[in-house]
Amino acid sequence: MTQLPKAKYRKDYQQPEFTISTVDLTFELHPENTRVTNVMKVERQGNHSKPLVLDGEDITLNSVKVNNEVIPAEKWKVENNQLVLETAFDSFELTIENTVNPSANEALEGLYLAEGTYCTQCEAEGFRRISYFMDRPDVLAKYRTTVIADKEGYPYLLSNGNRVEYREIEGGKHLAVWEDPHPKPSYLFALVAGNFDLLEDTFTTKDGRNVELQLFVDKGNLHRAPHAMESLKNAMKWDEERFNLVYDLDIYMVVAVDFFNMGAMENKGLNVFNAKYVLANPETATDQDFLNIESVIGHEYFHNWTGNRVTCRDWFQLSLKEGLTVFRDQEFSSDLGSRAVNRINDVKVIRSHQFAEDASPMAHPIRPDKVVQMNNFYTVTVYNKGAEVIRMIHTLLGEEGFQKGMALYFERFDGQAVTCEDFVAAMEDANGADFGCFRHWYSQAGTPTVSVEQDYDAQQQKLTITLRQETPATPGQSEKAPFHIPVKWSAYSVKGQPLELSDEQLIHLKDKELTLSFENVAEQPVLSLFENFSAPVKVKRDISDDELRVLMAHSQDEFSRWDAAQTLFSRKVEQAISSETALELDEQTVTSCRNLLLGDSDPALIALALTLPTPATIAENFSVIPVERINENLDALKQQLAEALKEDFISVYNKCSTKHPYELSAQDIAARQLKKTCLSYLALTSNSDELLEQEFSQADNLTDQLAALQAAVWSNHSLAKTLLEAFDKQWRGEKLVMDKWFSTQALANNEATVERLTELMSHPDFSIKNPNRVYSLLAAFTQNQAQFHRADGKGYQLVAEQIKVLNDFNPQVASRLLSAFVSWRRYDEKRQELMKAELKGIQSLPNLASDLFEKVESCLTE
Ligand code: B3K
Ligand code: ZN
Repeated sequence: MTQLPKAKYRKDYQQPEFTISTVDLTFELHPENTRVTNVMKVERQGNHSKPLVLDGEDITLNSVKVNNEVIPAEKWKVENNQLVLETAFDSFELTIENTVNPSANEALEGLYLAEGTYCTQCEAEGFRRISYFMDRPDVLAKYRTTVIADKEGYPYLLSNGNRVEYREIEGGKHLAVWEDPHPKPSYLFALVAGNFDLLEDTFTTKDGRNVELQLFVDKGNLHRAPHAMESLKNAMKWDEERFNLVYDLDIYMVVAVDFFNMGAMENKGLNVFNAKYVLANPETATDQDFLNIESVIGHEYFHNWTGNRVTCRDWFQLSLKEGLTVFRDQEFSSDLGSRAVNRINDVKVIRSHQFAEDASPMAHPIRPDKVVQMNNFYTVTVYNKGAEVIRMIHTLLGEEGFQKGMALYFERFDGQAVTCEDFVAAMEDANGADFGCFRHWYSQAGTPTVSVEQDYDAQQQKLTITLRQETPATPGQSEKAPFHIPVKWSAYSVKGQPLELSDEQLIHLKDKELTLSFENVAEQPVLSLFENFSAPVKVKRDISDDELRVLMAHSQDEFSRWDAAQTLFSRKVEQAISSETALELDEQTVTSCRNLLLGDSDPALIALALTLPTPATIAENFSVIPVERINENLDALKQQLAEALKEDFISVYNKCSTKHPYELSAQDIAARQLKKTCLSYLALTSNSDELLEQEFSQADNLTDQLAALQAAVWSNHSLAKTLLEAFDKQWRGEKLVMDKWFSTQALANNEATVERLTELMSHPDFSIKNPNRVYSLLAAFTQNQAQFHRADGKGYQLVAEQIKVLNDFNPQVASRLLSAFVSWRRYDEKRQELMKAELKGIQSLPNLASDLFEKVESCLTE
């Protein structure tokens, strides 16, 4: 009998009975039979009568020794992935010897061998797949690691910390010993062995220490490594300047690998990266790739303080390090690039993904209370909403107060494993602040809706604003207490002049309802509310189209200008749906869009404002998602805008076509982005063949080339097929470039997409075993609202079938795909039936992984 996976609860946390202070590991690497010897210094912390319990999964235990004496097998037992050892000692040396099979490890968790590289992934609970250990983040030990392997196949042997010994040994092997002076939890352990090209550099810290920087990439990829190296140096400098945080080892290594379940991993001194977030040159990476690399390199580097030096007490506290580190990487990108563009892109993630998660059966607070499979909680809620919560703290305290809080946090907790509450308390204490009901952001799931009523009495010259908050029930939480919601605001005249109604730029909504009155208000003002998205909420208000256009043109907050345009677009679509009439674009909106397009705002912001909201964002405003109606009306809106503004799009397109060779400057990136937006509209108008063809074939960079391809494919242009074939011919074999070719087709809105996807799964560059391919083809497809939710259920079938295949060897990737099904109750009855049938099919799998079990169970619970 296999046991059903069991949930763990945050409230059940208990301090460990033992601690492990040092770990001395030896790896004799072998593809199928790697021997791991693990010598630990163990000390009792708690009750004398308790046995030592170590976690271990999918490993073969060969021997157990205490103080160098073999313990006979009848003195210990292995049960439910735990080794239980009764011992009378309070302090002893424990030696575990076990073997693992890295080649058979296709889950890419623990130690695995893929395409000639040995590599580890231990967060959250992967270390137990390497050796028996107290695999929990509050056991901090000093590690010493010896790696032994064939010299020829694996010239580089890497682990955390500093290399303290190296030598060749008999049988063509060599050996390296690494020592990490900083105590760390097992999830930060890393080992890599392989053959790479190496890019080296140095960084001098502000206290004058030299840090060696090493970037390891697949052979032949050195020319694609410099951008990641530059980004790393920028990140190190930025963290010193803005957060006063200095790197703490003499060496920082980053290894890029092709097989990786997620983006990257912040292992102490030895980051492992998905190659997608390292490798870039203009021909094979887009501007967005360059920016993503900067942000992920930054993110992992920033973890060295927020995550590694101060880590999580238990995994329920994940947002302690992730929310905070996402906030830090967002600030890094904003300080280096355009703050407004970054903010808008971050908000788009919240609105198209996090709101949906928060309304689904998998909704959880940023600090979850209940977890079956921890890997299921590396979510947009924990990460991105977590970052929004940190951002609100920053808004409440200001930069100076926030930095005071950070300083106190490190003063109190450096070298420890702590909780979200510890963080909040440090922020409070450093500022004499009271975060009483602000804490609900940590404990309650669900997206609050704030309704706004605005009442103006012209005679009395009096303005009254009433704000009301309401948060829907989520699993396990039927009643919600009010959140502390910071509302950043300003006011304008109908002509767009700023009005001074109050000195307070922030309204604090702390109760269910708040009414504010303002005297001597000479005219009915246009209110700009939730500027810069000051809280992760939905807003319900009666604002007229005219008022939206005032904000779109005049708000001093760039985010609000963008937001007003988006609201206007969503509203057109929603009105057409609710009135069951054909969408018709009015003259004023066309004029506002033209003014925006031809105006002198940052071209990147113009591009963002004229990019229509995603179907997922619009879906958030419906209780039953009208799939066809949303997509038809969005298409109609785009088509009408394209025709109405055709000449303007052509002139802006020409203006943006830089005549000089590719440069990765902010200015050129913005110009390319606006050009791309224009092209996506122009592809919908007649006689666009030449333009698309030219843009595609004459591009000297992937950004422009892909823009032309996507414009053609996503508009179902007659050139689509030709350009797709040309792209395949040019790039076949370049896996990261081909990923974009896969996604482009997965996102095409036409009835051939599902069948095409089936064909593409046999393309020589596709492999179900490589997560990047699965994400680029199948996960991308789940974002294609119209086709994934095809009325005949073929889209569901296709994805469910692959989830079942992945269940057997990579449940983490399978579970990511399954997320596409969790909102199944939000669709019409027929679609609900179809999705439910797929969920049931998955539920009945004989070896259902805990990752899938948890999601399927929460979906199907009445
Ligand atoms: N901490 C890792 C994520 C680990 C995911 C484990 N399933 C990367 C990051 O957030 O920086
Ligand atoms: Zn992170």
